[in-house]
Amino acid sequence: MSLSRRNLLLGASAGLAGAAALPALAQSAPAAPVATDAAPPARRAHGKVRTLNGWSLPYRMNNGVKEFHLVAEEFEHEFAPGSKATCWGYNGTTPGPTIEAVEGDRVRIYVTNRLKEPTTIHWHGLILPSGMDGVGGLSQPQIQPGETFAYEFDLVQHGTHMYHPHADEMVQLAMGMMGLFIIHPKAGDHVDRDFALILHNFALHPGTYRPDPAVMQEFDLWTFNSKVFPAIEPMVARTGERVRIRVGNLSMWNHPIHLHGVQFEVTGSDGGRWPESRWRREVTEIIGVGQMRDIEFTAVPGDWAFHCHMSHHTMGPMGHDLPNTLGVDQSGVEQKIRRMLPGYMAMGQHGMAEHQHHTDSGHMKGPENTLAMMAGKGPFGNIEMGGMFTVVKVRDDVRPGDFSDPGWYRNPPGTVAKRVSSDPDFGAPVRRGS
Ligand SMILES: [Cu+2]
Repeated sequence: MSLSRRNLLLGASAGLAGAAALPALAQSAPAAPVATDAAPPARRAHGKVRTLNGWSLPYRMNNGVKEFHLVAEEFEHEFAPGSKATCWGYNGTTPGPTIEAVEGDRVRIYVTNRLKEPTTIHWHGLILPSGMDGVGGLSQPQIQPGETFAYEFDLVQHGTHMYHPHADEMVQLAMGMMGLFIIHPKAGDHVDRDFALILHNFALHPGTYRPDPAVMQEFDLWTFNSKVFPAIEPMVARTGERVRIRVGNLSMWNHPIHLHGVQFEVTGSDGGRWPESRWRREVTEIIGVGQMRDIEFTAVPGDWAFHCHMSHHTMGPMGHDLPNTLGVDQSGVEQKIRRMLPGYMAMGQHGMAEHQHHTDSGHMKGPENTLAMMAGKGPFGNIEMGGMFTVVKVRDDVRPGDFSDPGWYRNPPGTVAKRVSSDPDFGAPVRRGS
Protein backbone atom coordinates (compact mmCIF):
# COMPACT_ATOMS: atom_id res chain seq x y z
CA MET A 1 0.00 0.00 0.00
CA SER A 2 1.48 3.27 -0.98
CA LEU A 3 0.21 6.71 -1.52
CA SER A 4 0.62 7.41 -5.20
CA ARG A 5 1.46 10.74 -6.70
CA ARG A 6 -2.06 10.73 -8.13
CA ASN A 7 -3.60 10.36 -4.70
CA LEU A 8 -1.52 13.16 -3.33
CA LEU A 9 -2.72 15.33 -6.17
CA LEU A 10 -6.30 14.33 -5.47
CA GLY A 11 -5.81 15.37 -1.89
CA ALA A 12 -4.39 18.67 -2.98
CA SER A 13 -7.14 19.18 -5.52
CA ALA A 14 -9.69 19.19 -2.74
CA GLY A 15 -8.76 22.87 -2.71
CA LEU A 16 -7.12 22.86 0.66
CA ALA A 17 -4.29 25.11 1.54
CA GLY A 18 -1.80 23.07 3.48
CA ALA A 19 -2.77 19.74 1.96
CA ALA A 20 0.65 19.62 0.37
CA ALA A 21 2.14 19.59 3.84
CA LEU A 22 0.49 16.24 4.58
CA PRO A 23 3.08 13.51 4.78
CA ALA A 24 2.53 10.24 2.97
CA LEU A 25 0.25 8.26 5.25
CA ALA A 26 1.68 4.89 4.40
CA GLN A 27 5.21 5.77 5.46
CA SER A 28 4.31 6.76 8.98
CA ALA A 29 1.38 4.49 9.72
CA PRO A 30 2.55 1.54 11.80
CA ALA A 31 0.75 -1.75 11.28
CA ALA A 32 -2.10 -0.15 9.40
CA PRO A 33 -4.54 -2.69 7.96
CA VAL A 34 -3.92 -3.35 4.28
CA ALA A 35 -6.41 -1.64 2.02
CA THR A 36 -8.67 -4.04 0.18
CA ASP A 37 -11.01 -1.46 -1.29
CA ALA A 38 -11.30 -1.97 -5.03
CA ALA A 39 -10.58 1.67 -5.77
CA PRO A 40 -7.25 3.15 -4.72
CA PRO A 41 -7.68 5.03 -1.46
CA ALA A 42 -7.93 8.60 -2.65
CA ARG A 43 -8.13 11.38 -0.17
CA ARG A 44 -11.41 13.22 0.01
CA ALA A 45 -12.94 15.82 2.25
CA HIS A 46 -16.53 16.21 3.37
CA GLY A 47 -16.30 19.94 2.85
CA LYS A 48 -19.80 20.65 4.13
CA VAL A 49 -18.52 23.04 6.76
CA ARG A 50 -16.93 26.41 6.02
CA THR A 51 -14.22 26.80 8.67
CA LEU A 52 -13.53 30.56 8.63
CA ASN A 53 -10.03 31.15 7.21
CA GLY A 54 -9.48 27.42 7.63
CA TRP A 55 -10.00 24.07 5.95
CA SER A 56 -11.32 20.52 6.38
CA LEU A 57 -8.88 17.60 6.56
CA PRO A 58 -9.08 15.14 3.66
CA TYR A 59 -9.53 11.51 4.70
CA ARG A 60 -9.28 8.22 2.90
CA MET A 61 -11.25 5.02 3.28
CA ASN A 62 -9.28 1.99 4.39
CA ASN A 63 -11.33 -1.19 4.79
CA GLY A 64 -14.39 0.78 5.83
CA VAL A 65 -12.45 2.95 8.27
CA LYS A 66 -12.15 6.70 7.68
CA GLU A 67 -8.47 7.57 8.11
CA PHE A 68 -7.19 11.02 8.99
CA HIS A 69 -3.64 12.15 9.73
CA LEU A 70 -2.78 15.07 12.01
CA VAL A 71 0.76 16.38 12.43
CA ALA A 72 1.57 18.48 15.51
CA GLU A 73 4.18 21.02 14.46
CA GLU A 74 5.60 24.54 14.64
CA PHE A 75 5.24 27.12 11.86
CA GLU A 76 4.84 30.81 11.25
CA HIS A 77 1.29 32.11 11.52
CA GLU A 78 -0.17 35.46 10.49
CA PHE A 79 -2.94 36.88 12.71
CA ALA A 80 -3.51 39.76 10.27
CA PRO A 81 -1.14 41.58 7.93
CA GLY A 82 1.43 43.20 10.21
CA SER A 83 1.36 40.56 12.93
CA LYS A 84 3.10 37.20 12.64
CA ALA A 85 4.28 34.73 15.23
CA THR A 86 5.84 31.34 15.66
CA CYS A 87 2.86 29.18 16.60
CA TRP A 88 2.08 25.52 17.09
CA GLY A 89 -0.83 23.70 15.49
CA TYR A 90 -1.60 20.84 13.13
CA ASN A 91 -0.68 20.27 9.48
CA GLY A 92 0.69 23.78 9.17
CA THR A 93 -2.21 25.76 10.58
CA THR A 94 -3.78 27.05 13.76
CA PRO A 95 -6.43 25.99 14.34
CA GLY A 96 -5.61 22.63 12.79
CA PRO A 97 -7.83 21.39 9.96
CA THR A 98 -11.46 20.63 10.79
CA ILE A 99 -12.22 16.92 10.98
CA GLU A 100 -15.61 16.20 9.42
CA ALA A 101 -17.24 12.78 9.61
CA VAL A 102 -20.68 11.18 9.88
CA GLU A 103 -22.37 9.63 12.88
CA GLY A 104 -21.77 5.87 12.69
CA ASP A 105 -18.36 6.20 11.01
CA ARG A 106 -15.39 4.34 12.40
CA VAL A 107 -12.40 6.69 12.33
CA ARG A 108 -8.68 6.07 12.64
CA ILE A 109 -6.68 9.20 13.32
CA TYR A 110 -2.89 9.12 13.07
CA VAL A 111 -1.14 11.76 15.15
CA THR A 112 2.50 12.46 14.35
CA ASN A 113 4.42 14.58 16.83
CA ARG A 114 6.91 16.91 15.14
CA LEU A 115 7.22 19.14 18.21
CA LYS A 116 10.27 18.98 20.47
CA GLU A 117 8.18 17.95 23.48
CA PRO A 118 5.60 15.20 24.07
CA THR A 119 1.96 15.73 23.13
CA THR A 120 -1.38 13.90 22.92
CA ILE A 121 -4.78 14.70 21.46
CA HIS A 122 -7.96 14.75 23.49
CA TRP A 123 -11.18 14.41 21.46
CA HIS A 124 -13.19 16.99 23.36
CA GLY A 125 -16.81 15.94 23.81
CA LEU A 126 -16.58 12.61 22.03
CA ILE A 127 -18.02 9.41 23.52
CA LEU A 128 -15.26 6.82 23.18
CA PRO A 129 -13.29 4.14 25.04
CA SER A 130 -11.32 5.51 27.99
CA GLY A 131 -7.99 4.58 26.38
CA MET A 132 -8.76 6.77 23.34
CA ASP A 133 -9.52 9.88 25.39
CA GLY A 134 -6.04 11.32 24.97
CA VAL A 135 -5.12 12.44 28.47
CA GLY A 136 -1.35 12.01 28.69
CA GLY A 137 -0.32 9.83 31.61
CA LEU A 138 -3.91 8.96 32.46
CA SER A 139 -5.32 7.30 29.37
CA GLN A 140 -2.16 6.75 27.30
CA PRO A 141 1.58 7.37 27.28
CA GLN A 142 2.55 10.76 25.83
CA ILE A 143 3.43 10.80 22.13
CA GLN A 144 7.16 11.50 22.13
CA PRO A 145 8.81 13.75 19.53
CA GLY A 146 9.01 11.87 16.23
CA GLU A 147 6.43 9.25 17.20
CA THR A 148 3.07 8.55 15.56
CA PHE A 149 0.11 7.21 17.51
CA ALA A 150 -3.15 5.87 16.09
CA TYR A 151 -6.49 6.63 17.72
CA GLU A 152 -9.42 4.53 16.56
CA PHE A 153 -13.06 4.63 17.62
CA ASP A 154 -16.67 4.64 16.43
CA LEU A 155 -18.55 7.92 16.21
CA VAL A 156 -21.70 7.20 18.20
CA GLN A 157 -23.03 10.77 18.29
CA HIS A 158 -23.30 13.90 16.17
CA GLY A 159 -22.63 17.56 16.79
CA THR A 160 -19.94 20.22 17.01
CA HIS A 161 -16.86 19.12 18.93
CA MET A 162 -13.18 19.98 19.23
CA TYR A 163 -9.74 18.44 19.61
CA HIS A 164 -6.73 19.74 21.55
CA PRO A 165 -3.64 18.45 23.37
CA HIS A 166 -3.92 17.05 26.89
CA ALA A 167 -0.16 17.24 27.52
CA ASP A 168 1.56 20.42 28.67
CA GLU A 169 -1.84 21.90 27.97
CA MET A 170 -1.14 25.41 29.19
CA VAL A 171 1.71 25.88 26.72
CA GLN A 172 0.34 23.89 23.79
CA LEU A 173 -3.07 25.61 23.84
CA ALA A 174 -1.45 29.02 24.28
CA MET A 175 0.65 28.32 21.16
CA GLY A 176 -2.46 27.58 19.06
CA MET A 177 -2.99 23.80 19.17
CA MET A 178 -6.70 23.09 18.67
CA GLY A 179 -9.19 22.11 16.00
CA LEU A 180 -12.85 21.41 15.27
CA PHE A 181 -14.30 17.90 15.08
CA ILE A 182 -17.71 18.01 13.43
CA ILE A 183 -19.89 14.93 13.22
CA HIS A 184 -22.84 15.20 10.83
CA PRO A 185 -26.02 13.39 11.91
CA LYS A 186 -26.66 10.12 10.12
CA ALA A 187 -30.23 11.18 9.43
CA GLY A 188 -28.92 14.41 7.89
CA ASP A 189 -29.91 17.96 8.72
CA HIS A 190 -30.35 20.81 6.32
CA VAL A 191 -28.74 24.20 6.36
CA ASP A 192 -27.63 26.15 3.30
CA ARG A 193 -24.45 27.58 4.87
CA ASP A 194 -22.57 25.94 7.71
CA PHE A 195 -19.81 28.11 9.24
CA ALA A 196 -17.50 27.10 12.09
CA LEU A 197 -14.99 28.87 14.30
CA ILE A 198 -13.04 28.49 17.53
CA LEU A 199 -12.62 31.37 19.97
CA HIS A 200 -9.12 31.72 21.31
CA ASN A 201 -6.60 34.21 22.69
CA PHE A 202 -2.89 34.79 22.27
CA ALA A 203 -0.50 36.76 24.47
CA LEU A 204 1.64 38.14 21.65
CA HIS A 205 3.09 41.13 23.46
CA PRO A 206 3.82 44.25 21.37
CA GLY A 207 7.09 43.86 19.49
CA THR A 208 7.42 40.09 20.06
CA TYR A 209 7.08 37.05 17.79
CA ARG A 210 6.12 34.19 20.11
CA PRO A 211 2.95 33.89 22.23
CA ASP A 212 3.60 34.04 25.99
CA PRO A 213 2.05 30.92 27.56
CA ALA A 214 2.27 32.24 31.13
CA VAL A 215 -0.41 34.90 30.63
CA MET A 216 -3.71 33.97 32.24
CA GLN A 217 -6.04 36.91 31.56
CA GLU A 218 -4.47 39.90 29.83
CA PHE A 219 -4.20 38.74 26.24
CA ASP A 220 -3.17 40.83 23.26
CA LEU A 221 -5.04 39.04 20.50
CA TRP A 222 -8.64 37.77 20.69
CA THR A 223 -9.22 35.48 17.76
CA PHE A 224 -11.76 33.66 15.58
CA ASN A 225 -9.82 30.70 14.16
CA SER A 226 -6.52 32.36 15.17
CA LYS A 227 -7.25 35.46 13.05
CA VAL A 228 -8.21 38.98 14.11
CA PHE A 229 -10.36 41.60 12.40
CA PRO A 230 -9.96 42.79 9.65
CA ALA A 231 -8.28 39.52 8.54
CA ILE A 232 -11.27 37.32 9.49
CA GLU A 233 -13.22 36.38 6.38
CA PRO A 234 -16.84 37.60 6.19
CA MET A 235 -19.69 35.09 6.41
CA VAL A 236 -21.46 35.42 3.07
CA ALA A 237 -25.01 34.19 2.44
CA ARG A 238 -27.95 34.72 0.11
CA THR A 239 -31.16 36.33 1.35
CA GLY A 240 -33.50 33.67 2.77
CA GLU A 241 -30.86 30.98 3.21
CA ARG A 242 -30.71 29.02 6.45
CA VAL A 243 -27.35 29.74 8.04
CA ARG A 244 -25.65 27.92 10.91
CA ILE A 245 -22.64 29.22 12.79
CA ARG A 246 -20.87 26.72 15.04
CA VAL A 247 -18.77 28.34 17.76
CA GLY A 248 -16.40 26.55 20.13
CA ASN A 249 -14.34 28.18 22.86
CA LEU A 250 -10.81 27.10 23.80
CA SER A 251 -9.76 30.52 25.11
CA MET A 252 -9.30 31.55 28.74
CA TRP A 253 -12.47 33.70 28.88
CA ASN A 254 -16.18 33.24 28.31
CA HIS A 255 -17.40 35.17 25.28
CA PRO A 256 -20.89 36.65 24.76
CA ILE A 257 -21.16 36.25 21.00
CA HIS A 258 -23.54 38.76 19.48
CA LEU A 259 -25.09 38.94 16.00
CA HIS A 260 -26.84 41.99 14.59
CA GLY A 261 -29.87 42.00 12.31
CA VAL A 262 -31.67 38.83 13.39
CA GLN A 263 -32.84 36.89 16.38
CA PHE A 264 -30.99 33.63 15.97
CA GLU A 265 -31.92 30.29 17.44
CA VAL A 266 -29.53 28.29 19.57
CA THR A 267 -30.03 24.84 18.04
CA GLY A 268 -27.25 22.71 19.42
CA SER A 269 -24.32 22.37 21.76
CA ASP A 270 -21.68 19.93 22.89
CA GLY A 271 -24.61 17.56 23.33
CA GLY A 272 -25.47 17.56 19.62
CA ARG A 273 -28.42 19.08 17.80
CA TRP A 274 -31.23 19.91 20.19
CA PRO A 275 -34.86 18.93 19.56
CA GLU A 276 -36.74 21.95 18.18
CA SER A 277 -38.71 22.29 21.42
CA ARG A 278 -35.46 23.25 23.18
CA TRP A 279 -34.31 25.89 20.70
CA ARG A 280 -33.98 29.39 22.23
CA ARG A 281 -34.28 32.75 20.51
CA GLU A 282 -31.39 35.04 21.40
CA VAL A 283 -29.27 37.86 20.02
CA THR A 284 -26.29 37.12 22.27
CA GLU A 285 -25.11 33.71 23.42
CA ILE A 286 -22.36 33.21 26.00
CA ILE A 287 -19.95 30.49 24.92
CA GLY A 288 -18.20 29.32 28.07
CA VAL A 289 -14.62 28.08 28.09
CA GLY A 290 -14.60 24.54 26.74
CA GLN A 291 -18.17 24.83 25.39
CA MET A 292 -19.67 24.76 21.93
CA ARG A 293 -22.88 26.28 20.61
CA ASP A 294 -24.63 26.11 17.24
CA ILE A 295 -26.74 29.10 16.24
CA GLU A 296 -29.04 29.28 13.22
CA PHE A 297 -31.01 31.98 11.44
CA THR A 298 -32.63 32.89 8.15
CA ALA A 299 -30.44 35.41 6.35
CA VAL A 300 -31.77 38.94 5.83
CA PRO A 301 -30.03 41.40 3.49
CA GLY A 302 -27.39 43.73 4.88
CA ASP A 303 -23.96 43.93 6.48
CA TRP A 304 -24.37 42.63 10.01
CA ALA A 305 -21.72 42.74 12.71
CA PHE A 306 -20.87 39.41 14.39
CA HIS A 307 -18.61 39.87 17.41
CA CYS A 308 -17.83 39.19 21.04
CA HIS A 309 -19.62 41.70 23.25
CA MET A 310 -16.71 42.10 25.71
CA SER A 311 -15.54 45.38 24.20
CA HIS A 312 -11.88 44.71 24.98
CA HIS A 313 -12.16 41.54 22.90
CA THR A 314 -12.89 43.58 19.77
CA MET A 315 -9.63 45.51 20.13
CA GLY A 316 -6.12 44.89 18.94
CA PRO A 317 -3.16 44.77 21.33
CA MET A 318 -3.04 47.44 24.01
CA GLY A 319 -0.69 48.15 26.88
CA HIS A 320 -2.44 46.72 29.91
CA ASP A 321 -1.01 49.29 32.34
CA LEU A 322 -2.06 52.43 30.46
CA PRO A 323 -2.94 55.42 32.65
CA ASN A 324 -6.52 56.66 32.19
CA THR A 325 -6.24 59.94 30.28
CA LEU A 326 -9.97 60.44 29.71
CA GLY A 327 -10.82 64.06 30.60
CA VAL A 328 -7.16 64.96 31.29
CA ASP A 329 -5.92 68.13 29.55
CA GLN A 330 -2.43 67.10 28.39
CA SER A 331 -1.62 70.13 26.24
CA GLY A 332 1.24 71.53 28.38
CA VAL A 333 2.59 68.05 29.05
CA GLU A 334 2.61 67.18 25.37
CA GLN A 335 4.93 70.11 24.55
CA LYS A 336 7.29 69.23 27.39
CA ILE A 337 7.50 65.56 26.40
CA ARG A 338 8.04 66.53 22.75
CA ARG A 339 11.29 68.22 23.69
CA MET A 340 12.61 64.78 24.65
CA LEU A 341 10.45 62.60 22.36
CA PRO A 342 9.88 64.40 19.03
CA GLY A 343 6.55 63.41 17.51
CA TYR A 344 5.03 62.45 20.85
CA MET A 345 1.28 62.82 20.76
CA ALA A 346 -1.01 63.22 23.76
CA MET A 347 -4.07 61.07 23.23
CA GLY A 348 -7.21 59.84 24.87
CA GLN A 349 -8.53 63.08 26.40
CA HIS A 350 -11.88 62.84 24.61
CA GLY A 351 -11.98 59.10 23.89
CA MET A 352 -9.94 56.59 21.90
CA ALA A 353 -11.49 56.92 18.44
CA GLU A 354 -8.70 59.31 17.36
CA HIS A 355 -6.31 56.37 17.80
CA GLN A 356 -7.31 54.82 14.46
CA HIS A 357 -6.89 58.15 12.63
CA HIS A 358 -3.35 58.46 13.99
CA THR A 359 -2.29 54.86 13.28
CA ASP A 360 -3.98 54.71 9.84
CA SER A 361 -2.39 57.96 8.70
CA GLY A 362 1.00 56.53 9.60
CA HIS A 363 2.22 59.40 11.78
CA MET A 364 1.98 57.26 14.88
CA LYS A 365 3.92 54.02 14.80
CA GLY A 366 3.71 51.32 17.42
CA PRO A 367 6.31 48.61 18.07
CA GLU A 368 7.21 46.30 15.17
CA ASN A 369 4.98 43.28 14.46
CA THR A 370 2.17 44.92 16.43
CA LEU A 371 -1.31 45.66 15.16
CA ALA A 372 -3.11 48.89 15.89
CA MET A 373 -5.69 48.74 18.66
CA MET A 374 -8.46 49.68 16.22
CA ALA A 375 -8.63 48.87 12.54
CA GLY A 376 -10.87 48.26 9.56
CA LYS A 377 -12.45 50.55 6.98
CA GLY A 378 -16.11 50.42 6.10
CA PRO A 379 -18.11 52.28 3.45
CA PHE A 380 -18.69 55.11 5.95
CA GLY A 381 -15.24 55.37 7.55
CA ASN A 382 -13.25 53.70 10.30
CA ILE A 383 -14.86 50.64 11.89
CA GLU A 384 -12.65 51.02 15.01
CA MET A 385 -12.57 47.30 15.78
CA GLY A 386 -10.02 44.52 16.09
CA GLY A 387 -9.95 41.02 17.55
CA MET A 388 -13.19 39.04 17.64
CA PHE A 389 -15.18 40.84 14.94
CA THR A 390 -16.37 40.01 11.45
CA VAL A 391 -19.33 40.75 9.20
CA VAL A 392 -22.23 38.56 8.06
CA LYS A 393 -22.84 39.76 4.48
CA VAL A 394 -26.22 38.83 3.06
CA ARG A 395 -27.19 39.68 -0.52
CA ASP A 396 -30.05 38.77 -2.87
CA ASP A 397 -27.79 37.60 -5.67
CA VAL A 398 -25.24 35.26 -4.06
CA ARG A 399 -24.92 31.97 -5.93
CA PRO A 400 -25.11 28.67 -3.99
CA GLY A 401 -21.66 27.73 -2.73
CA ASP A 402 -20.20 31.17 -3.48
CA PHE A 403 -18.41 32.52 -0.41
CA SER A 404 -16.53 35.35 -2.12
CA ASP A 405 -16.71 38.78 -0.52
CA PRO A 406 -19.49 40.76 -2.25
CA GLY A 407 -18.16 44.14 -1.04
CA TRP A 408 -20.22 46.54 1.06
CA TYR A 409 -23.99 46.46 1.26
CA ARG A 410 -25.86 48.90 -0.98
CA ASN A 411 -28.56 50.21 1.31
CA PRO A 412 -31.94 50.91 -0.30
CA PRO A 413 -32.55 54.68 -0.62
CA GLY A 414 -33.82 56.28 2.58
CA THR A 415 -32.64 53.49 4.91
CA VAL A 416 -29.34 54.93 6.20
CA ALA A 417 -29.09 57.09 9.33
CA LYS A 418 -28.01 60.58 8.24
CA ARG A 419 -27.00 64.01 9.59
CA VAL A 420 -29.82 66.48 10.08
CA SER A 421 -27.89 69.23 11.91
CA SER A 422 -24.38 70.29 12.95
CA ASP A 423 -25.63 72.63 15.70
CA PRO A 424 -25.13 71.24 19.24
CA ASP A 425 -28.19 73.29 20.29
CA PHE A 426 -30.37 71.67 17.65
CA GLY A 427 -33.95 70.90 18.65
CA ALA A 428 -35.43 70.81 22.13
CA PRO A 429 -34.39 67.50 23.73
CA VAL A 430 -35.70 66.85 27.23
CA ARG A 431 -32.75 66.65 29.65
CA ARG A 432 -32.72 65.98 33.38
CA GLY A 433 -32.11 69.05 35.52
CA SER A 434 -32.81 71.64 32.84
CU1 LIG B 1 -14.95 37.94 24.33
